[in-house]
Amino acid sequence: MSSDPAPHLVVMGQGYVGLPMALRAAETGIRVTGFDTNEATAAALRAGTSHIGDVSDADLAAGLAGGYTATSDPDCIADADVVIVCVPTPLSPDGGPDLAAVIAAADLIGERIRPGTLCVLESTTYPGTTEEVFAPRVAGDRLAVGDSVHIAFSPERINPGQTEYGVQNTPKVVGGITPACTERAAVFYERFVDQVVRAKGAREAEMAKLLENTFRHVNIALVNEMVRFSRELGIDLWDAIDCAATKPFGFMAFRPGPGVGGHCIPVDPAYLSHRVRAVLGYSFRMVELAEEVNSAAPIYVAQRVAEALNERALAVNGARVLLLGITYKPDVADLRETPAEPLAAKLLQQGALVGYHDPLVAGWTVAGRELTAETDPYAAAAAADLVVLLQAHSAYDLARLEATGARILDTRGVLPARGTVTRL
Ligand code: SAJ
Repeated sequence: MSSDPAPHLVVMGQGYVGLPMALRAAETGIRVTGFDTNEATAAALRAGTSHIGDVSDADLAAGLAGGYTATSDPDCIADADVVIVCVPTPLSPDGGPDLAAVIAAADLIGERIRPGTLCVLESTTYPGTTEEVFAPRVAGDRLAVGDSVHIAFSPERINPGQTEYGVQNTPKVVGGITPACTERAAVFYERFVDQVVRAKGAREAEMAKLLENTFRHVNIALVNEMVRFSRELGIDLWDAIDCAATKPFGFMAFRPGPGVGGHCIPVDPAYLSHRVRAVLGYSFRMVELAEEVNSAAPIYVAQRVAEALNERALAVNGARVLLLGITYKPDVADLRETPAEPLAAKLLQQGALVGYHDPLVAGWTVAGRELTAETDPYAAAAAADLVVLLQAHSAYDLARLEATGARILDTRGVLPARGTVTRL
């Protein structure tokens, strides 16, 4: 742990990554300024109102009492000893990372940074970004990287909606442009993170993050493809996965679903495949195939809906189809890349009367149409021609749902496959 006097930390971007990071650092006595380009966000934070589900107003109040503040004035950077950048890197239309926010942050830093500052990029991006895009803008021609400025990459590992792992107890990978950059960044994080892992360099740290999420993406695609032919072969893949999961080593269970949502898993691997193709001119086939399989999953669900209705001589056209749980994962109020959207769009296109229930989503528009938000999922299930369970929010009483006697297509394998319930 460092014995230096507490530095002034500026965290750029006060979203689901930056805000928890800022508050954790403030807990250890570091003076922290949360910078956000959105003044309304900064003002709300100063007033003690959190816009992040995993951060309570009480957490924020403790931070405000302990040396945290928020601002939209970038001049706070001029007084910073350390700057951590946690801004979004969505996909651009060409499938590569949209680095506009990273570049904007780097430029704000470059215009204000003092010699001797440490700058760390945490936004997920392709290997090479820190060295080729971020560092030149931060250091300019005034500062020498590894000497008058230290620059590193450290992947964010925030997992929305789960409380077991937070900033303090999730191991932190750090890789610098130079060894001195790595060491300085590692020593800094050791002030408020229990375990810091020194990577060989920034590129290895960038790659570690993409490996973590590409691993998930590919393995989810594996079971999403297997579940289709297993059913045609008369094999219960759900049971086979449960059996395989008993292996105490060398296996990690992934389960089929309606598709892969969120801002990490379907997005991060695309950075890598885009970079390989852009620089090397060939494709990263595993990722492109996984993307193909996972993006087709919602359409496969639509096919299964048609089959289930057809078994009762019902057409999709005019059928009352209820979607249960439309966020991208259980108990997380986030619709980004949710597979529920392409599924609903397909069913609407086929003339289905699509309704939904989700305890976390009050209103939902798909293909320009405001869908009916049911208030009682059990009554709505009983009245539907078919229910599609997409996300098993903990608010759902699954036994009660089964007891409605509704015809249910369970895409998560959480209901017993019996009676009126069939699994993907
Ligand atoms: N999914 C499946 N089958 C699975 C697992 C997930 O269909 O077996 C689907 C989910 O329904 C969801 C999507 O994939 O739509 C992504 O699920 P996720 O569990 O990976 O959740 P995320 O997107 O919140 O991923 C985050 C990631 N955290 C960071 O990037 C910092 C990921 O690295 C974590 O491993 C993951 O949380 C986690 O462990 O929950």
